[in-house]
Amino acid sequence: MKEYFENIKKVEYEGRESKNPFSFKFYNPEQIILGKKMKEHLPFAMAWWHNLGAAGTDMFGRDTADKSFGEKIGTMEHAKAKVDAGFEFMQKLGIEYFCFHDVDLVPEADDINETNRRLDEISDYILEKMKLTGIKCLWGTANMFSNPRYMNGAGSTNSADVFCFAAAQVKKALDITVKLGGKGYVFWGGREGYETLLNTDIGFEQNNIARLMKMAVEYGRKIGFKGDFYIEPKPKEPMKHQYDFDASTAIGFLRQYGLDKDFKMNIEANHATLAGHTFEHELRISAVNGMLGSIDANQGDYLLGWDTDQFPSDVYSATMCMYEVIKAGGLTGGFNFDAKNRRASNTYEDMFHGFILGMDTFALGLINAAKIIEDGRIDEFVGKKYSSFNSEIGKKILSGNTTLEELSDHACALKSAELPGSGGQEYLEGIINSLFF
Ligand code: XLS
Ligand code: NI
Ligand code: NI
Repeated sequence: MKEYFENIKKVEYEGRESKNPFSFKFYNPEQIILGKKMKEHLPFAMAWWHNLGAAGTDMFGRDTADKSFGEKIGTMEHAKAKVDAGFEFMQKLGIEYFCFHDVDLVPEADDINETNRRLDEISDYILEKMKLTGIKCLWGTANMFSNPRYMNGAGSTNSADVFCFAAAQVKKALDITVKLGGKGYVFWGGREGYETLLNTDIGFEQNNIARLMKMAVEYGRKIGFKGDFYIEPKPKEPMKHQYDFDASTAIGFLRQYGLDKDFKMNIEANHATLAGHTFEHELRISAVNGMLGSIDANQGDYLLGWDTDQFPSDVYSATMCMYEVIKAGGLTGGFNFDAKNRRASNTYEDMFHGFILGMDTFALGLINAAKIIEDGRIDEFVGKKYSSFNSEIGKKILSGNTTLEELSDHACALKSAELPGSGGQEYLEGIINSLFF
């Protein structure tokens, strides 16, 4: 069997003092944190599209990296070489999951019947590799944004024929996801949105997106898909207004159409910040609604207004993420590195460095989040902050066993209210720093 990353051996944990660039400094899969192995807290996944596909093309220039893996791009030989290289890569890093779009796996043909045939062929090939290595599929999805037919949207398109192509892609992507034992199925609404209201019927489009999702659930359950469907919210890019703006919006949409039992959120850090939220905000909103499913682990650049999909390096943010995940009792999904190397990081070695950075960052996040939880001062503060609701009148409010009149009488008897107590933000932020450093 050909080795693609010949000069790189299996990446092991060596500790923070190690100067070996191909070692983990903090990610120690077997280390126990809060009673569980690190690797169980952190089911990492490789995004097929970025790692095996993206080669650096941007709006101003073409590829800088070679992702041909020795074959001609656009052929099935290349598709298979990507499988081989991808599995070698995951094995060398100890990554146990992957995520894919249909057209990441095979080159798309002009005739959808041929694309589907190619998908059957490649998924047989992938399945063999999965059996050999124990590597699993985290989630699958259909790319309903690259092909020109989706220029006016997929579920939200104005063309009934294009809507059928979206349905056909979802059907096939679900078939492949089930065949590969995927835990989840993602809808990221890349072109589900609009540029101007002058040519758009929002109500019509949203009804149709929901119709497509409903049929996906019906079909998925029929063919034995037991996992979660996910919406991956994003506020913009490529569209100016995307319907799944953020977690709150997507959750409202799911409830409106009765899809909330089958769907959860796949939260991407860079999408959260594009929506003007923190990563942890989106996670908390999902969690309090019982819909925290999976994570696209990456980070954006606060100075740039688009989805830069960088490998996560911000330990503070990763800590706040892991704090939310632990508090929510873990993910049903995993941590998919929906991230790509910077255009100038164009070597095979850089591919490994991206994942090593991301995995170490989340390991640090996990270690720090565990410290915050074990320390207990944050929880204690929050508990105390709301403690007035343990009073007689507070309990009545919580039980719903009161009226506006009774509460008004309470207020009038007090004449004026005391201030509700300090928010203590600086004190709390100081605690976090003292635990980190
Ligand atoms: C794009 C999205 C996309 C989804 C899968 O911004 O992050 O990559 O994760 O379609
Ligand atoms: Ni994503
Ligand atoms: Ni994204």
